[in-house]
Amino acid sequence: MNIVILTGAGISAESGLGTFRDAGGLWARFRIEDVATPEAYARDPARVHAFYAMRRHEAAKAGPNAAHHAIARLEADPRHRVTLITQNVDALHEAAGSRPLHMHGTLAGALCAACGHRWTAPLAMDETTPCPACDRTTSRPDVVWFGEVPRHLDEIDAALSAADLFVAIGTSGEVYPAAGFVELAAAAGAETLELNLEPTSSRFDRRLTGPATRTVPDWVE
Ligand code: BV8
Repeated sequence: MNIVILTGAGISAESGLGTFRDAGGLWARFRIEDVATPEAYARDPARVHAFYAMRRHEAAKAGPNAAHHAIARLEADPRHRVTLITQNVDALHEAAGSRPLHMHGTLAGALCAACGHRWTAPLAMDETTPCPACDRTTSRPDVVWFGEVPRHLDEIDAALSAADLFVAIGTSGEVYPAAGFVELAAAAGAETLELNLEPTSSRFDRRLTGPATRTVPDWVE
């Protein structure tokens, strides 16, 4: 069976990483316009770097939970062809043994805004960190900000059009194009399933409600 899985911040919540739109979430404490757009970086790179340095430090302390491990077990099952897409920029899927498509980039990555060079972000990267290739102080986190083009879209489109089952785990379904994947999968004839703390919409054929560390292992087993 061809299974496409889309994960969001909710799958990492029980690993101690904040979500965006839950009470007390990141967007309750920071404005997207101040920390997660190219304009914010151009206007105040120090503020953007401080936001991502905080998240790198938090991510460095977090470990994969039962939901990440259950997905890795499913990927190892030869009866299924699993495509794992994550909106998350943490490395918890990798820590559980998965190789996800990071459509919004990764906290671990650094990108030079001037020459395009990519390298592993030092934990303390900030606006004074020089690019190892061109030596200019134009380092930025290698993530996809609002208004920037998400990654791996061709591979994602191909997987969605061949999907037998589409599963969205721990995502509010508010950010596009990821939020539209359920419709693309349904149009291709896939069954759609949502695993979330609470139902986000009626766009799914089925849903399992509860914390991901319970619902994902239950579903995988
Ligand atoms: C694009 C960066 C064009 C890294 C993120 C005006 C101008 C420009 C663009 C737009 C515009 N208007 C609309 C757009 C499009 C825009 C968009 O969708 N805006 C929204 C706000 C309306 N999208 C873009 O700009 C995208 N680019 O459109 O380019 C294009 C497109 C296609 C082809 C060519 C060109 C770029 C979007 C990427 C933005 N970057 N992150 C970072 O800082 O992390 S998005 C950000 O939100 C994170 O990546 C996050 O993953 C993502 C989605 O959030 P969720 O993961 O769903 O998290 P959330 O907190 O919302 O929800 C958590 C869920 O978990 C909840 O449902 C909760 O119930 C559940 N949960 C909680 N605990 C648990 C749980 N579930 C289970 N168990 C638990 N324990």
